[in-house]
Amino acid sequence: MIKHNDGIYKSACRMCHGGCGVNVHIEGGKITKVKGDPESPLNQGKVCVKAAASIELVYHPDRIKYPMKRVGDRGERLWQRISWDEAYDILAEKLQKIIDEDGAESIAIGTGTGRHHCDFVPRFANALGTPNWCEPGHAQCFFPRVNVSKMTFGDLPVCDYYGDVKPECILVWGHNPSVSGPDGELMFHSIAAKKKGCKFIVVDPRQTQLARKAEHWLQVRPGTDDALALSMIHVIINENLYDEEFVESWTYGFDELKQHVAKYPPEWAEKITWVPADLIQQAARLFATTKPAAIEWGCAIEHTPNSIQTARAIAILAAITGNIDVPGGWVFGSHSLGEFPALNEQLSERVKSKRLGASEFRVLGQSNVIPSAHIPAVFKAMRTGDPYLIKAFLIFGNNPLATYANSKLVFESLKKVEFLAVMELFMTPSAEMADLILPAASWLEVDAMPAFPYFAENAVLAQQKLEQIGECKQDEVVFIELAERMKLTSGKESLEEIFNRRLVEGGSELNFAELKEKGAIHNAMTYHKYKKNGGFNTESGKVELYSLALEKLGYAPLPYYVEPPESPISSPEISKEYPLVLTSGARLMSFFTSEHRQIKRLRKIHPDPRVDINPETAAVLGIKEGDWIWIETKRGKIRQKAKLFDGIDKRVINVEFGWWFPEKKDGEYGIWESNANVLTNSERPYDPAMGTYQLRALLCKVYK
Ligand SMILES: Nc1nc2c(c(=O)[nH]1)N[C@H]1C(S)=C(S)[C@@H](COP(=O)(O)OP(=O)(O)OC[C@H]3O[C@@H](n4cnc5c(=O)[nH]c(N)nc54)[C@H](O)[C@@H]3O)O[C@H]1N2
Ligand SMILES: Nc1nc2c(c(=O)[nH]1)N[C@H]1C(S)=C(S)[C@@H](COP(=O)(O)OP(=O)(O)OC[C@H]3O[C@@H](n4cnc5c(=O)[nH]c(N)nc54)[C@H](O)[C@@H]3O)O[C@H]1N2
Ligand code: SF4
Ligand SMILES: [Mo]
Repeated sequence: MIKHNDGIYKSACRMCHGGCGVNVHIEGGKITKVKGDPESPLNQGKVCVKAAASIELVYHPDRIKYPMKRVGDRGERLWQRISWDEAYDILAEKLQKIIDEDGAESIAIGTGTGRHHCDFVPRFANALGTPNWCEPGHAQCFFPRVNVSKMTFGDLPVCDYYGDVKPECILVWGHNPSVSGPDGELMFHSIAAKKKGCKFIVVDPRQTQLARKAEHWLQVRPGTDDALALSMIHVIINENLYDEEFVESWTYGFDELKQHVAKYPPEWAEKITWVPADLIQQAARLFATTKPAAIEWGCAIEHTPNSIQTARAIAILAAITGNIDVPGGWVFGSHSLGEFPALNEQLSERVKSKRLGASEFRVLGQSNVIPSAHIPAVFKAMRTGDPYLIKAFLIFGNNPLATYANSKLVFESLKKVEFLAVMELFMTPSAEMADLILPAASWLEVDAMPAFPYFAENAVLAQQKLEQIGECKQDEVVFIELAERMKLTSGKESLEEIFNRRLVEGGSELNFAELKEKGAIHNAMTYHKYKKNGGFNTESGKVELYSLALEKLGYAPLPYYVEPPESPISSPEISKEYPLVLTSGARLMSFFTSEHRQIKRLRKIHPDPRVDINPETAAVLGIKEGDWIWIETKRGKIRQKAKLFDGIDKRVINVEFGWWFPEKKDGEYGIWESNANVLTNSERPYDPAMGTYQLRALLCKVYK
């Protein structure tokens, strides 16, 4: 590639899910600064601590720079540098043999969350002919919300921070936007809203910074959000605080809902959720009577096996209060791009029927906006060959041992698979198990066109390739080149062709090259679109309080509560040995998922994994601030450092997730020491529609 001239280039930071507009400075042929772009509609010049740390990531001495093949035994870490040509030969030969002998479904493809190449992974799987692609966030992150929204409203609503009217009340549920930023929206808008006097209601077992400043903080018992939301619906309907006109004209199934929630008064929910009934009442009243209001929901509601119905109950709160698609409310995005060419049509019905877990989890595997395989079913197929053997696993941007539930079972599965290829920025404990390693480009080394908030596409940004490290490639390019090498019938179109077509179809006058110059497109918000479009894009044309889509798939049309499968109530016998409720994963400002532990300036901010524990609980157990303590569940035990925190209930602890130690180069990078997923559960029960497993609301014990 031709080196960029010195200068300042616009791009979108991708150190997390977000896409803060940035100005990248190049001096002497090197990237020297990553600064917030004041012209960006999403962040208006602000960035977080991770943006500047990108430079350390790009030029990190531990980056994987060349393709490598394994020469010793698996896990022995004997690698030999090879050319891309040889890497493609190995891949093409191996994959073609499997396709010819077993069928393409015996190849599984894995990826991670929210990176530039995310959409291209299922696209490549479709081109290759396998229905089995998966991602640790698909059944337990964002897609339960997206699918629920599609079934309930016909589209995904997001907070309206952009119009002239701003939200007056935001209900923040299982989400900590001021640290984690997106899925739905970038962090800076929610912080600005708070400063401008917007009222906040926060539902969280931990007292986050936002919770401290909120009008109401509902300290829910982990995993019981469904009960809480149902009782809030009860209050709003019972006290006639709902928007009669909207409900009458634009919703389907209100009478059924009313009858259904009659059995969920706040006094019932108090016993389950540990939130006092009068607080539930006050929060429901505030939300229903402050207009316009919106919801910021997060992945914490999707880490238990009732993800779909929990998201449904929360979504209904915004619907019955008439906050859908109104200025300053919960609005549908501008959808500024044409459809992504996902190549779903490449899979025959016969092949689709082989998607692992799809016949049981029909929202995940069939009706999903991006249908995917069920993770535990994929790993089981690797280990046991039931219902057929997964012979190859190709991973593009995931460290499975760190982020899938039940790491030991994941380890057993990876050991069994005949061929493992990993495309990565750095060697990870999972990558060390591979047969073939491909060097991945980081976000400053790729051309990409992300749109935010994801799915709503109010703003479209351009990333530009500004550096070339070793022989690193961006994942999308590898998919295209491999499709060409394997002579696949699809998946060979160039990135620029795809970007330009999506821009034209989205109504933009710019092409990708021009977008790079400009930085971003941002379309004005529009409201009440359902009135012009003759209704909502659902079967009934209305907001479905009673879901015809779920009913048709064989699932409950009205939201309900289920007790977490491992809890003091559902499993008192386990609770005797493991008396504390465990939740995991609350995001940290300085890291993204399991990434960035090797970036010194970020690691300095947060050197060790920490577990939140109430000071009274700690005192009883003889634990002091900063002690390394054991946390143990039925699956295994890990160590994290105690952080005494009175913003967490005496009966609950919170462990950090994603921990491994890149500096521990011998052994397995400490993957078994502090990794939350040694504790979590990938076994039944799962969410009946989505297949979600349990990353939170489990039982544990802690000791010194
Ligand atoms: N800096 C940074 N940003 C990130 C990420 C990162 O790792 N670092 N990860 C990205 C990813 S993959 C995602 S999905 C998003 C996630 O971002 P969020 O959706 O904000 O998710 P978390 O921070 O994991 O959890 C949010 C809050 O839920 C609370 N919580 C825990 N258990 C429960 C429960 O049972 N019920 C309720 N109501 N609350 C609970 C936690 O205490 C926490 O404060 O962030 C993305 N952004
Ligand atoms: N216990 C517990 N477990 C959780 C969660 C939790 O809250 N608690 N959260 C869950 C959620 S919401 C999610 S979304 C998942 C997150 O899971 P993932 O998104 O899969 O995150 P990682 O496993 O950290 O994998 C990312 C890997 O990709 C590499 N990488 C980064 N950029 C690129 C790139 O452009 N190309 C390639 N090829 N590689 C790249 C990084 O070096 C890193 O090793 O974790 C889930 N696991
Ligand atoms: S919030 Fe995310 S996108 Fe924005 S600057 Fe921080 S890491 Fe980059
Ligand atoms: Mo996620």
